[in-house]
Amino acid sequence: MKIVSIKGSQILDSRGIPTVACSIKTGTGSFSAMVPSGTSTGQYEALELRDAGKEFDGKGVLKAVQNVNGPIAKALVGKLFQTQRDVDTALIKLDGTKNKSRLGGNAILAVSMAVCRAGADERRMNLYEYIGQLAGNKSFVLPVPQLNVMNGGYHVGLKNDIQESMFFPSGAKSFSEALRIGTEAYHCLKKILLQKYGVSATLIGAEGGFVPEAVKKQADRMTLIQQAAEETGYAKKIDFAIDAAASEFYANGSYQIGSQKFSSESLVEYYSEFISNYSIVSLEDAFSDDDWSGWTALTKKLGSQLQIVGDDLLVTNPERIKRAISEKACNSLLLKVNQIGTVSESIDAFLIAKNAGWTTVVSHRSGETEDSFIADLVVGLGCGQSKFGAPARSERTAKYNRLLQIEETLGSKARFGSITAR
Ligand code: 2PG
Ligand code: MG
Repeated sequence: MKIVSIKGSQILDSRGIPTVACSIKTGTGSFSAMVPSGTSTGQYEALELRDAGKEFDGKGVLKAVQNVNGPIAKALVGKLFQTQRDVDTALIKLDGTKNKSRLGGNAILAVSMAVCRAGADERRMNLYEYIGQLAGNKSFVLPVPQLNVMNGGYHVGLKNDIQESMFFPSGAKSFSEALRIGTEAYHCLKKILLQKYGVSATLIGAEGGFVPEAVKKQADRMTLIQQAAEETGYAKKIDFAIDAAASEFYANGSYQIGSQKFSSESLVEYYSEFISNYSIVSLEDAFSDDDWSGWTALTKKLGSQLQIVGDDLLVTNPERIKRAISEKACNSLLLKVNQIGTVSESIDAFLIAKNAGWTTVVSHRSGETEDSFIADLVVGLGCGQSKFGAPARSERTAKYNRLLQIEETLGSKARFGSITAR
């Protein structure tokens, strides 16, 4: 592939915060990408370069854009690259730091994703087929979606709170059925909240889930989402998932949820109670990203019953994933492309997790765009699970709608995911 031009731009994400977009031209056409951004970010993620200037409260990304238009364009334009890996390696070398802090993970990822689209086009492949080829996978699998229907924690500006309560429609037979079931239950939840607490309870947070002010306890959230699953008649088809995002309520060796304080040991008991009362099949970031012994104790106690997902713990970083495998700290990878910063390294992270017998959940960020790259990514990897937020708001539905389209394209060849590792 020969890149003829590269152009970076500053655009807005779904939170109204600047992010990086990139458009490249090759011999076959123009290809673009937009980069997502987190709110409850892990401390070990690739660095997101922000201007720290006056504009946008310091959150502008013009320096990152300048890095796309300057050093990155200079290094890539006019050169011949055979593979995605060649481009990504060139980007990593050009940056030269461990956490992509010179050029910015946001600058690098924008180019990496746009190049991936160009690579697919050059081979006349669908993006998911090409990603499958890059990952050595021929079996395209539509994911079981984790749908975040009640938002808490930093996603709504609350401290000491569990972040995400999700439907996991694993009893569906196809992706489109899972999405329909989850969406019907989402609307039912809205009705329940409206009746019980009034209009303000139906306002939504960063990922499209509801934020009823009166409902502060996680047990009450679980009861409500279970009620919605039951009232829609899908109690047998919908399980549940939680992302605690515990790094956000951890300080000085202890955890605080609401006014309750927990040690690592008593926090395991807190989670165990939910797991025995509700059909929770997946638990993400139950502990802080430095509490390795807490993670290992949790996985020892509950890892045979449910999926223990590492997000801030792993930050899609092959080194941290390897450590977690050797310490048996979890059994599932949350994969976010902007945590590591290139498509190739994201695929590496997935393959390490897969070879360890783990599951992988491909995930959005709380700050998203209309780019649907991760929908193709989850199908191409064939890992069978996604976490793309509520079935509402265009930055989330862009991904769901792309998945519906892929399901239609694959027709009878479309396989549907599950919670077991592939
Ligand atoms: C998470 C994500 C996405 P953020 O914690 O899993 O839901 O949130 O993008 O804010 O890190
Ligand atoms: Mg998380």
